[in-house]
Amino acid sequence: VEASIPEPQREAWQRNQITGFTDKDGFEKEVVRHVETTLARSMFNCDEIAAYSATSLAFRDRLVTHWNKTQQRQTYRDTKRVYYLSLEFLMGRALDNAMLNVGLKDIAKDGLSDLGFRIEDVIKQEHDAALGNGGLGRLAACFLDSLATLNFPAWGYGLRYRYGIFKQEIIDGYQVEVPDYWLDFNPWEFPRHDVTVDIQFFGQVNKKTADGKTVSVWEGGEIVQAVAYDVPIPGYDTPTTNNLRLWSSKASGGEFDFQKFNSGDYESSVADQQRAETISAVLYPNDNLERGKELRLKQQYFWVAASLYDIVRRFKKAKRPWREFPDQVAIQLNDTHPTLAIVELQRILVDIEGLEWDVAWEIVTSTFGYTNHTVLPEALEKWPVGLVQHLLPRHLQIIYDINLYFLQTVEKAFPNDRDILRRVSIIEESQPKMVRMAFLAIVGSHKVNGVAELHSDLIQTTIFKDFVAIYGPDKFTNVTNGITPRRWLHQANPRLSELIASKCGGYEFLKDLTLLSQLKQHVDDKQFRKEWAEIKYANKVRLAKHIKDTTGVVVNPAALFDVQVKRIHEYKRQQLNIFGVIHRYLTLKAMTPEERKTQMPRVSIFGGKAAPGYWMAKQIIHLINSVGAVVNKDDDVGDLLKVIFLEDYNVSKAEMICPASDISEHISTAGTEYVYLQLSIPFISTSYSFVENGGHDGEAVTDNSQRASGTSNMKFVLNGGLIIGTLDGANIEITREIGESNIFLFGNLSEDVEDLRHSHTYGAHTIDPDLDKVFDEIEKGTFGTPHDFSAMIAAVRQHGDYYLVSDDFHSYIETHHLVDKAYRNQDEWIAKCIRSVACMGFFTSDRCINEYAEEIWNVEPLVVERN
Ligand code: Z16
Repeated sequence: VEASIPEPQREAWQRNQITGFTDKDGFEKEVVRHVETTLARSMFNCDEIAAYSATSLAFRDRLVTHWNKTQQRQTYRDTKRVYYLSLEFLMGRALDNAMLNVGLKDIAKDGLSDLGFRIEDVIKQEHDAALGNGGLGRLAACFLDSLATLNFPAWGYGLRYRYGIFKQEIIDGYQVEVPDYWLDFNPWEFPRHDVTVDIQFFGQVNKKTADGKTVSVWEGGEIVQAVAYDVPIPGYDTPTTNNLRLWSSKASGGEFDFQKFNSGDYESSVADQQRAETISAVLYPNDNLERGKELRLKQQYFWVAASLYDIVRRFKKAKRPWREFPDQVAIQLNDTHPTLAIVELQRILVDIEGLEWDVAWEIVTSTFGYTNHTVLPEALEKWPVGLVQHLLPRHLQIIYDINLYFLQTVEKAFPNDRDILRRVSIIEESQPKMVRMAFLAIVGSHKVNGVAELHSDLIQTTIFKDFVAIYGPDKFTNVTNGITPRRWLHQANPRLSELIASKCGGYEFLKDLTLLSQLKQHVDDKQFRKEWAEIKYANKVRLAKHIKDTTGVVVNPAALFDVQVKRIHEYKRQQLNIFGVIHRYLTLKAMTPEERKTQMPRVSIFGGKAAPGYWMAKQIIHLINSVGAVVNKDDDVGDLLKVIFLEDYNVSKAEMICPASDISEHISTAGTEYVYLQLSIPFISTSYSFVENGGHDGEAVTDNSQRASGTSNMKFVLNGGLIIGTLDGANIEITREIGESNIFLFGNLSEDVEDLRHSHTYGAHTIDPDLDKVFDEIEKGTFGTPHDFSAMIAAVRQHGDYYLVSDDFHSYIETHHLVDKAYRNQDEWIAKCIRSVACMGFFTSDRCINEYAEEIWNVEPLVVERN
């Protein structure tokens, strides 16, 4: 059915075009209209939630007009689009971001004030959209912001989980998980009940012959319906408003159900309904861990199949020949989670569109790019062959065919190497056999990238080494992660953003972050430093208030704020931090009151969620809280030490915490190879002694720790905080950019990691004497029942100290002394902060997106005339 309005009637539409408010009066009118009509309330019962809702709806209306135009423009120009497939989008709040990106926050502030509200209070009413675990999900969100800001025609595709990451409550010092009912009221999503895709599961494959051609037909099984929900993604200072499409599952409502219903089997048809809705019900709460659950695989296929159907439908509208598909479509796979998209596209092209295998495969591989985010073995996805066969029988056949053709080419290139076939096979010959998703992703993509220089070097020389030999080095590349300065500076730290703007020729730096380098000229400006310090102090006062309100503990904003916020993981070593805090406490207790007066006051702030099934991570949370309970009420130490665990760390809390830190901790066990350190960062060797030839090329990787990038380090430095860290992930590139004198590096280097672990297992394992004292104190019961923490201690004393807590302890404590000392010289400290911020231009996600666009996607921005 043609839904387009005929020419003669279009004039009426144009005459009535919606323009949206541009000034305070217009804004107020819209808010009042939404309160009174959309919400059916009035000035007599308009609370902050109603004010939030109406304000959001007013901004949403504005976004929608730009959004529609952007989509029309992209359709009309029909240029190549980017599709970013991610199982996680950790968006946080949308209203503040919309106001700033549209450039009307000041108007909204004044308007809300006229109507009786403070804008900060209104913004705070919004529930975070928390459809992600940590770094990977937040990276996807930053990328969407950059794609829109840079005017790229791009769509995000994800799942509309009914429950995002759980809400964390701390009860008696323990983490308790509470479901996240985030969809109660969400003005930012548009249900598209007309955009649906039927997704098939189970069934069997039959061969059919028609016109002398044999095709595979996937039949039977069950159908679940995918319904699209669209979220507008506004760019900063541009009319471009892209689309994030999230799929929700529901029962297909086809004849099958209807029959059941008619035959009186009402209960079972309701049960079918519920089973279908389960697919998009909940985000798996694991960061850097894959547990191989069937429902997870169902989620992956459901989302991937719906997205591809949508992409293919859009391509087919223009009636181009299939070979032009890769000129119109670039699909980026965020980790291996969407790898089935490769198989699904091959299935569509061969089984449904009737293309020859080789022609189809050429199209497929030219379309996809794959980003690897970890080499952690427990995070690398593998699915049992039997499970894939049961759920997706045709896909398993295609996977086997892909593998066969791939191995044939390998055999040709390496005729005398039988072992390589076993090593690179997409099917692992284990019991049970497994599909190695990372290998499938590599074989089905034209580019593979890592997320930090070191990480990309590492994957090419270790886990994917054979593939570099097979395809050559050009297939592999690096795109170091970045963050959006709009949210992580301008929105989170408006005063600092304003001060920077006053020295960098206005707010252009938000679109070209390298302009921050102009700050260097002002480092010696006394007044500038003073204002900088005042802003940091104000941000700390704001955090101190939050701490008081949520924990009851009063902290001194003049103390050194030391922050570690991220998912709780043994490899991220929150245990090293809390043991260090206990050491500090014991040291303070042993001092005379006179000696104590010379000490630098500290507030140790922790935050982060543990995966519900990660017992050790939960123990770490418990120890932090138990230490806080003792230390915070000890008058001997008073302001000199406070230990805080902030409940329910999330994106909106990060926006408050990052601007308030003096030092933050990025202290994962160094997980790098000596060889690469030497090659790519020679400057480090001036301050670190290397053991000659200590690396075991190609072996150490499965034992490494952080290994990827880390992105919160960038957020803290961009907000004028210094960092303490190991030579791991993006810390290395941050060091290169800001200089060794502006970062506190400590700990063993990775070339020693293997040997150290070996010595723990086979030699006499002596524990650092200071750490031993910390353990003794815990075992004395100072922080509650010692038994609660015995596993954490045993991990170091008895079980080989896999994360090298003892090996790095001394260096860690010493480095914290250097931090204390440096902080005493406030003037020099502030100078270090300013110098660091001036060098952070590289870490904008705009740079990432431009690199992806150029090196992987081959797409161009669609520049728009403003109106
Ligand atoms: C995740 O958050 C990351 C990797 C991964 O395989 C799975 C999840 Cl859920 C993180 C990395 O740990 C981190 O280093 C990196 O900065 C981030 O992904 C974004 O690339």
